[in-house]
Amino acid sequence: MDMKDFSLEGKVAWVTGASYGIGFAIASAFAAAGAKIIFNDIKQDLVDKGLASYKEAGIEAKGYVCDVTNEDVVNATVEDIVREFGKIDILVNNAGIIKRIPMCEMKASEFRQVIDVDLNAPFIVSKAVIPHMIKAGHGKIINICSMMSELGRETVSAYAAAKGGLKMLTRNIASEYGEYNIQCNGIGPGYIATPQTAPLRERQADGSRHPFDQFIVSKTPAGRWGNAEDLQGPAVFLASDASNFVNGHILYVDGGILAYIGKQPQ
Ligand code: NAP
Ligand code: GCO
Repeated sequence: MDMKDFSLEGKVAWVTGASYGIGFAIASAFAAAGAKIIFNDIKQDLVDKGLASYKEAGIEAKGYVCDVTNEDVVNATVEDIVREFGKIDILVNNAGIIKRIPMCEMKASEFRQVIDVDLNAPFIVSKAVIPHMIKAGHGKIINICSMMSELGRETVSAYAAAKGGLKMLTRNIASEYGEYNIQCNGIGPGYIATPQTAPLRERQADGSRHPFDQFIVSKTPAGRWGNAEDLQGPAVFLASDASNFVNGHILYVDGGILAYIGKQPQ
Protein backbone atom coordinates (compact mmCIF):
# COMPACT_ATOMS: atom_id res chain seq x y z
CA MET A 1 0.00 0.00 0.00
CA ASP A 2 1.49 3.32 -1.10
CA MET A 3 0.05 6.36 0.68
CA LYS A 4 0.62 8.27 -2.57
CA ASP A 5 -2.53 6.46 -3.74
CA PHE A 6 -4.49 9.03 -1.70
CA SER A 7 -2.85 11.92 -3.54
CA LEU A 8 -4.69 13.89 -6.25
CA GLU A 9 -1.47 15.47 -7.53
CA GLY A 10 -1.81 16.35 -11.23
CA LYS A 11 -5.52 15.54 -11.34
CA VAL A 12 -8.17 17.88 -12.79
CA ALA A 13 -11.35 17.96 -10.71
CA TRP A 14 -14.69 19.58 -11.59
CA VAL A 15 -17.03 20.00 -8.62
CA THR A 16 -20.37 21.31 -9.83
CA GLY A 17 -22.06 24.15 -7.93
CA ALA A 18 -19.10 24.52 -5.60
CA SER A 19 -19.14 28.28 -4.88
CA TYR A 20 -19.83 27.47 -1.25
CA GLY A 21 -21.28 24.74 0.97
CA ILE A 22 -20.42 21.07 0.60
CA GLY A 23 -19.03 21.52 -2.92
CA PHE A 24 -16.63 24.22 -1.80
CA ALA A 25 -15.39 22.05 1.10
CA ILE A 26 -14.86 19.04 -1.19
CA ALA A 27 -13.07 21.16 -3.82
CA SER A 28 -10.87 22.68 -1.10
CA ALA A 29 -9.87 19.19 0.07
CA PHE A 30 -9.11 18.15 -3.50
CA ALA A 31 -6.87 21.21 -3.86
CA ALA A 32 -5.06 20.32 -0.63
CA ALA A 33 -4.53 16.84 -2.10
CA GLY A 34 -2.94 18.38 -5.21
CA ALA A 35 -5.78 18.65 -7.72
CA LYS A 36 -6.56 21.54 -10.08
CA ILE A 37 -10.04 22.85 -9.21
CA ILE A 38 -12.88 23.71 -11.56
CA PHE A 39 -16.33 24.82 -10.37
CA ASN A 40 -19.42 26.47 -11.83
CA ASP A 41 -22.39 28.53 -10.83
CA ILE A 42 -25.42 29.84 -12.68
CA LYS A 43 -24.42 33.53 -12.81
CA GLN A 44 -21.12 35.39 -13.27
CA ASP A 45 -21.49 37.33 -10.03
CA LEU A 46 -21.87 34.05 -8.12
CA VAL A 47 -18.86 32.58 -9.91
CA ASP A 48 -16.91 35.72 -8.98
CA LYS A 49 -17.96 35.33 -5.34
CA GLY A 50 -16.82 31.72 -5.47
CA LEU A 51 -13.49 32.70 -7.01
CA ALA A 52 -12.97 35.21 -4.20
CA SER A 53 -13.65 32.48 -1.62
CA TYR A 54 -11.17 30.11 -3.27
CA LYS A 55 -8.58 32.88 -3.50
CA GLU A 56 -9.09 33.69 0.19
CA ALA A 57 -8.44 29.99 0.91
CA GLY A 58 -5.26 30.18 -1.17
CA ILE A 59 -6.76 28.01 -3.92
CA GLU A 60 -6.38 28.83 -7.63
CA ALA A 61 -9.70 27.68 -9.08
CA LYS A 62 -11.30 28.10 -12.49
CA GLY A 63 -14.97 29.09 -12.47
CA TYR A 64 -17.48 28.71 -15.28
CA VAL A 65 -20.97 30.15 -15.69
CA CYS A 66 -22.94 26.97 -16.23
CA ASP A 67 -26.45 25.96 -15.29
CA VAL A 68 -26.07 22.19 -14.95
CA THR A 69 -29.64 21.64 -16.18
CA ASN A 70 -28.82 23.21 -19.57
CA GLU A 71 -27.36 20.43 -21.75
CA ASP A 72 -26.00 22.75 -24.45
CA VAL A 73 -24.22 24.89 -21.85
CA VAL A 74 -22.90 21.80 -20.05
CA ASN A 75 -21.56 20.32 -23.30
CA ALA A 76 -19.88 23.63 -24.20
CA THR A 77 -18.41 23.91 -20.70
CA VAL A 78 -16.95 20.39 -20.90
CA GLU A 79 -15.35 21.22 -24.27
CA ASP A 80 -13.90 24.46 -22.79
CA ILE A 81 -12.51 22.58 -19.78
CA VAL A 82 -10.93 19.83 -21.89
CA ARG A 83 -9.49 22.44 -24.27
CA GLU A 84 -7.94 24.41 -21.39
CA PHE A 85 -6.96 21.58 -19.01
CA GLY A 86 -6.62 18.65 -21.42
CA LYS A 87 -8.75 16.32 -19.31
CA ILE A 88 -11.27 15.86 -16.48
CA ASP A 89 -10.05 13.18 -14.06
CA ILE A 90 -12.66 13.71 -11.34
CA LEU A 91 -16.29 14.84 -11.58
CA VAL A 92 -18.35 15.57 -8.47
CA ASN A 93 -22.06 16.07 -9.20
CA ASN A 94 -22.68 18.29 -6.19
CA ALA A 95 -25.02 21.05 -7.46
CA GLY A 96 -28.44 20.56 -5.95
CA ILE A 97 -31.59 22.18 -4.66
CA ILE A 98 -34.39 21.22 -2.31
CA LYS A 99 -37.97 22.42 -2.02
CA ARG A 100 -39.66 21.59 1.28
CA ILE A 101 -43.38 21.50 0.35
CA PRO A 102 -46.05 18.94 1.38
CA MET A 103 -46.44 16.70 -1.69
CA CYS A 104 -50.11 17.41 -2.25
CA GLU A 105 -49.38 21.15 -2.16
CA MET A 106 -46.40 20.93 -4.49
CA LYS A 107 -46.87 22.04 -8.10
CA ALA A 108 -45.75 19.56 -10.75
CA SER A 109 -43.44 22.29 -12.07
CA GLU A 110 -41.78 22.53 -8.63
CA PHE A 111 -41.35 18.74 -8.48
CA ARG A 112 -39.84 18.75 -11.97
CA GLN A 113 -37.45 21.59 -11.07
CA VAL A 114 -35.95 19.57 -8.20
CA ILE A 115 -35.69 16.43 -10.35
CA ASP A 116 -34.07 18.54 -13.09
CA VAL A 117 -31.25 19.84 -10.90
CA ASP A 118 -30.75 16.88 -8.57
CA LEU A 119 -31.14 13.97 -11.02
CA ASN A 120 -31.33 15.06 -14.66
CA ALA A 121 -28.29 17.33 -14.31
CA PRO A 122 -25.96 14.60 -12.93
CA PHE A 123 -27.03 12.52 -15.96
CA ILE A 124 -26.35 15.42 -18.37
CA VAL A 125 -22.96 16.29 -16.87
CA SER A 126 -21.81 12.67 -16.51
CA LYS A 127 -22.89 11.90 -20.11
CA ALA A 128 -20.78 14.83 -21.34
CA VAL A 129 -17.71 13.94 -19.26
CA ILE A 130 -17.59 10.12 -19.56
CA PRO A 131 -16.39 10.01 -23.23
CA HIS A 132 -13.34 12.05 -22.19
CA MET A 133 -12.70 9.72 -19.24
CA ILE A 134 -12.96 6.70 -21.56
CA LYS A 135 -10.41 8.32 -23.90
CA ALA A 136 -8.09 8.99 -20.94
CA GLY A 137 -8.43 5.41 -19.72
CA HIS A 138 -9.64 6.38 -16.25
CA GLY A 139 -12.10 8.55 -14.34
CA LYS A 140 -13.77 9.16 -11.01
CA ILE A 141 -17.38 10.26 -10.71
CA ILE A 142 -18.80 11.08 -7.27
CA ASN A 143 -22.51 11.82 -6.97
CA ILE A 144 -23.63 13.68 -3.86
CA CYS A 145 -26.58 11.63 -2.76
CA SER A 146 -28.34 11.97 0.58
CA MET A 147 -29.89 10.15 3.48
CA MET A 148 -32.99 10.77 1.39
CA SER A 149 -31.54 8.27 -1.06
CA GLU A 150 -32.69 5.78 1.61
CA LEU A 151 -35.34 7.49 3.74
CA GLY A 152 -38.34 9.75 3.23
CA ARG A 153 -39.77 12.44 5.39
CA GLU A 154 -42.57 14.98 5.20
CA THR A 155 -42.23 17.76 2.58
CA VAL A 156 -39.23 16.41 0.65
CA SER A 157 -40.94 14.11 -1.90
CA ALA A 158 -39.19 15.59 -4.96
CA TYR A 159 -35.80 15.67 -3.26
CA ALA A 160 -36.08 12.08 -2.00
CA ALA A 161 -37.24 10.88 -5.43
CA ALA A 162 -34.29 12.65 -7.05
CA LYS A 163 -31.70 11.43 -4.55
CA GLY A 164 -33.09 7.89 -4.66
CA GLY A 165 -32.75 8.02 -8.42
CA LEU A 166 -29.25 9.45 -8.11
CA LYS A 167 -28.27 6.42 -6.00
CA MET A 168 -29.39 4.13 -8.81
CA LEU A 169 -27.85 6.32 -11.53
CA THR A 170 -24.59 5.99 -9.57
CA ARG A 171 -24.87 2.21 -9.58
CA ASN A 172 -25.77 2.17 -13.27
CA ILE A 173 -22.84 4.33 -14.33
CA ALA A 174 -20.61 2.04 -12.26
CA SER A 175 -22.10 -0.98 -14.05
CA GLU A 176 -21.99 0.45 -17.58
CA TYR A 177 -18.54 2.12 -17.49
CA GLY A 178 -16.54 0.15 -14.93
CA GLU A 179 -14.82 -1.70 -17.77
CA TYR A 180 -13.24 1.61 -18.87
CA ASN A 181 -11.58 2.05 -15.46
CA ILE A 182 -14.19 4.61 -14.46
CA GLN A 183 -15.34 4.37 -10.87
CA CYS A 184 -18.68 5.98 -10.01
CA ASN A 185 -19.62 6.19 -6.35
CA GLY A 186 -21.87 8.29 -4.16
CA ILE A 187 -21.43 10.18 -0.94
CA GLY A 188 -24.55 10.29 1.22
CA PRO A 189 -24.11 13.15 3.70
CA GLY A 190 -26.22 13.14 6.83
CA TYR A 191 -27.55 16.46 8.08
CA ILE A 192 -24.83 19.00 7.31
CA ALA A 193 -24.79 22.63 8.49
CA THR A 194 -24.85 24.55 5.19
CA PRO A 195 -27.12 27.23 3.66
CA GLN A 196 -29.36 24.42 2.36
CA THR A 197 -30.25 23.30 5.89
CA ALA A 198 -30.14 26.72 7.56
CA PRO A 199 -33.98 26.87 7.75
CA LEU A 200 -33.92 23.65 9.81
CA ARG A 201 -31.55 25.16 12.37
CA GLU A 202 -33.00 28.64 12.78
CA ARG A 203 -33.41 29.84 16.36
CA GLN A 204 -37.07 30.17 17.38
CA ALA A 205 -38.66 33.51 18.41
CA ASP A 206 -38.09 32.62 22.05
CA GLY A 207 -34.41 31.90 21.36
CA SER A 208 -34.83 28.14 21.64
CA ARG A 209 -33.36 25.72 19.12
CA HIS A 210 -35.46 24.70 16.10
CA PRO A 211 -37.41 21.51 16.93
CA PHE A 212 -35.92 19.83 13.83
CA ASP A 213 -32.44 20.78 15.02
CA GLN A 214 -33.10 19.04 18.34
CA PHE A 215 -34.65 16.06 16.53
CA ILE A 216 -31.65 15.52 14.27
CA VAL A 217 -29.15 15.81 17.09
CA SER A 218 -31.14 13.21 19.08
CA LYS A 219 -31.32 10.91 16.04
CA THR A 220 -27.60 11.12 15.31
CA PRO A 221 -25.33 8.85 17.42
CA ALA A 222 -22.55 11.44 16.97
CA GLY A 223 -24.89 13.85 18.76
CA ARG A 224 -24.27 16.74 16.37
CA TRP A 225 -24.94 18.11 12.87
CA GLY A 226 -22.25 17.33 10.35
CA ASN A 227 -19.93 19.98 8.95
CA ALA A 228 -18.99 20.17 5.28
CA GLU A 229 -15.44 19.40 6.41
CA ASP A 230 -16.63 15.97 7.63
CA LEU A 231 -17.07 15.03 3.97
CA GLN A 232 -13.57 15.99 2.86
CA GLY A 233 -11.70 12.79 3.73
CA PRO A 234 -14.33 10.46 2.23
CA ALA A 235 -14.41 12.59 -0.94
CA VAL A 236 -10.61 12.53 -1.34
CA PHE A 237 -10.66 8.76 -0.84
CA LEU A 238 -13.32 8.23 -3.54
CA ALA A 239 -11.51 10.63 -5.89
CA SER A 240 -8.12 8.93 -5.43
CA ASP A 241 -6.43 5.78 -6.67
CA ALA A 242 -6.93 4.35 -3.18
CA SER A 243 -10.54 3.55 -4.20
CA ASN A 244 -9.88 2.06 -7.65
CA PHE A 245 -11.74 -1.15 -6.76
CA VAL A 246 -14.64 0.69 -5.09
CA ASN A 247 -17.46 1.09 -7.62
CA GLY A 248 -21.19 1.66 -7.32
CA HIS A 249 -20.93 2.29 -3.58
CA ILE A 250 -22.83 4.95 -1.66
CA LEU A 251 -20.64 6.02 1.25
CA TYR A 252 -22.89 7.47 3.96
CA VAL A 253 -21.16 10.14 6.02
CA ASP A 254 -23.91 10.73 8.55
CA GLY A 255 -22.59 10.32 12.09
CA GLY A 256 -24.44 6.99 12.28
CA ILE A 257 -27.97 8.34 11.83
CA LEU A 258 -28.96 5.68 9.26
CA ALA A 259 -27.83 2.92 11.65
CA TYR A 260 -29.77 4.22 14.65
CA ILE A 261 -33.43 3.59 15.56
CA GLY A 262 -33.36 6.56 17.93
CA LYS A 263 -33.27 7.11 21.69
CA GLN A 264 -36.22 5.87 23.78
CA PRO A 265 -38.27 8.92 24.84
CA GLN A 266 -37.48 9.71 28.52
P1 NAP B 1 -26.22 24.64 -0.99
O1 NAP B 1 -25.50 25.28 0.12
O2 NAP B 1 -27.64 25.00 -1.29
O3 NAP B 1 -25.34 24.76 -2.33
C1 NAP B 1 -25.86 24.21 -3.51
C2 NAP B 1 -24.95 24.64 -4.62
O4 NAP B 1 -25.49 24.14 -5.86
C3 NAP B 1 -24.88 26.15 -4.75
O5 NAP B 1 -23.57 26.56 -5.09
C4 NAP B 1 -25.83 26.42 -5.91
O6 NAP B 1 -25.52 27.58 -6.62
C5 NAP B 1 -25.56 25.23 -6.78
N1 NAP B 1 -26.63 25.04 -7.77
C6 NAP B 1 -27.94 24.89 -7.55
N2 NAP B 1 -28.58 24.75 -8.72
C7 NAP B 1 -27.65 24.84 -9.71
C8 NAP B 1 -27.69 24.76 -11.13
N3 NAP B 1 -28.83 24.60 -11.80
N4 NAP B 1 -26.53 24.88 -11.82
C9 NAP B 1 -25.36 25.08 -11.15
N5 NAP B 1 -25.25 25.16 -9.80
C10 NAP B 1 -26.40 25.03 -9.11
O7 NAP B 1 -26.25 23.05 -0.76
P2 NAP B 1 -25.26 22.11 0.06
O8 NAP B 1 -25.82 21.86 1.41
O9 NAP B 1 -23.86 22.59 -0.11
O10 NAP B 1 -25.50 20.77 -0.78
C11 NAP B 1 -24.66 20.43 -1.86
C12 NAP B 1 -25.13 19.06 -2.31
O11 NAP B 1 -25.17 18.18 -1.18
C13 NAP B 1 -26.54 19.06 -2.88
O12 NAP B 1 -26.63 18.12 -3.93
C14 NAP B 1 -27.40 18.59 -1.70
O13 NAP B 1 -28.60 17.97 -2.13
C15 NAP B 1 -26.47 17.60 -1.08
N6 NAP B 1 -26.72 17.29 0.33
C16 NAP B 1 -26.75 18.28 1.27
C17 NAP B 1 -26.94 17.91 2.61
C18 NAP B 1 -26.99 18.92 3.72
O14 NAP B 1 -27.41 18.53 4.84
N7 NAP B 1 -26.59 20.15 3.51
C19 NAP B 1 -27.07 16.57 2.96
C20 NAP B 1 -27.07 15.60 1.94
C21 NAP B 1 -26.87 15.99 0.63
P3 NAP B 1 -26.45 28.90 -6.41
O15 NAP B 1 -25.89 29.60 -5.26
O16 NAP B 1 -26.31 29.66 -7.70
O17 NAP B 1 -27.87 28.43 -6.20
C1 GCO C 1 -34.22 17.92 4.85
C2 GCO C 1 -32.74 18.13 4.66
C3 GCO C 1 -32.09 16.87 4.17
C4 GCO C 1 -30.62 17.10 4.02
C5 GCO C 1 -29.92 15.91 3.48
C6 GCO C 1 -29.95 14.75 4.40
O1 GCO C 1 -34.99 18.86 4.60
O2 GCO C 1 -34.58 16.81 5.27
O3 GCO C 1 -32.50 19.19 3.75
O4 GCO C 1 -32.67 16.45 2.99
O5 GCO C 1 -30.37 18.13 3.13
O6 GCO C 1 -30.31 15.60 2.20
O7 GCO C 1 -29.07 13.76 3.89
